[in-house]
Amino acid sequence: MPHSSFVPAAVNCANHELDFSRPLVMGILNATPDSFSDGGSYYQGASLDIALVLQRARQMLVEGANIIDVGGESTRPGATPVTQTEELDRVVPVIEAITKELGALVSVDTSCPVVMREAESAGAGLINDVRALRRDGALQAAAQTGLPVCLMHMRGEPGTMTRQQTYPDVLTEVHEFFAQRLQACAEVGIAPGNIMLDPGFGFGKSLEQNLTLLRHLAEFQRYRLPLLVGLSRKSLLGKLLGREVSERLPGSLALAHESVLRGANIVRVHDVAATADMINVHLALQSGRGEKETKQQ
Ligand code: 8Y4
Repeated sequence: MPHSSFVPAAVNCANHELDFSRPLVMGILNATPDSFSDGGSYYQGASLDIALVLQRARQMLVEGANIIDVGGESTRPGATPVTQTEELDRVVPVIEAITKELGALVSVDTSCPVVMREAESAGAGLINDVRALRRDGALQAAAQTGLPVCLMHMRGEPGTMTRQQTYPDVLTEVHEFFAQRLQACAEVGIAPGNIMLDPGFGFGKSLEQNLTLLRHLAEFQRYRLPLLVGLSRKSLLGKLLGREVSERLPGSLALAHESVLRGANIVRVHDVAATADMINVHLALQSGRGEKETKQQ
């Protein structure tokens, strides 16, 4: 059975269509001056270098990214909270450049209602909210844009979540959270066909809880909604392997592969080329593809 048989065939993101007949790659682009995880900062002193950003986005597209995820807020515990103006200044020019110059599908990684609206005007096709539209006015703003949304599980806020790892059962916790957020979306008229779900790996979860969620990822197919997962270079790999952020590619690929085997429809990653290779190998081994060629050898 193809991995994607449980979800809508496609979702419309502004003028792009996401085709879920195969796993898709979301490439991470941090428009923050303090990002440490993706190896590159696109800042020259205080200002963002759009040419550098475009170069990185173009590279990820050539490598096989289907979506570029643009974020202007650091969710790292202890990071200084960004103001709305700062966040707008960071992401709007980047979204405009990538959509207009490269014609690519951009998701905006934001929890802020004003940023959602401005990002949509700038050409974004998808809202990726790690707070699952829980900020004041976010549900209404997302509904008004008409864009698809990704609802991610996180208990509490990025600054406090590391202290809140006391769920009796992480699977029940995430399922109850999804049920509650889906209800909230229904109440403001966000169509189920415009929703994706994400268990929020690494957000206030222990190593064991992250592993439990991944082992049971296929159970989240019951919602019949596209599943997005973000595991790339995350600290569970630090705990599991004792590796620094820069040494986590093999572990990240294994986690992305395990996710795809359990039905992930979109993987959010730093290393697009390697992940695209992994997916192509996975697809070659799916449901009889390439059998004829093998027999002739
Ligand atoms: C090294 C590498 C250290 C990565 C920290 C990190 C997700 C997400 C993030 C996710 C969705 C991150 C915006 C955290 N994670 N959005 N965003 N799902 N939908 N940390 O898992 O990558 S940021």
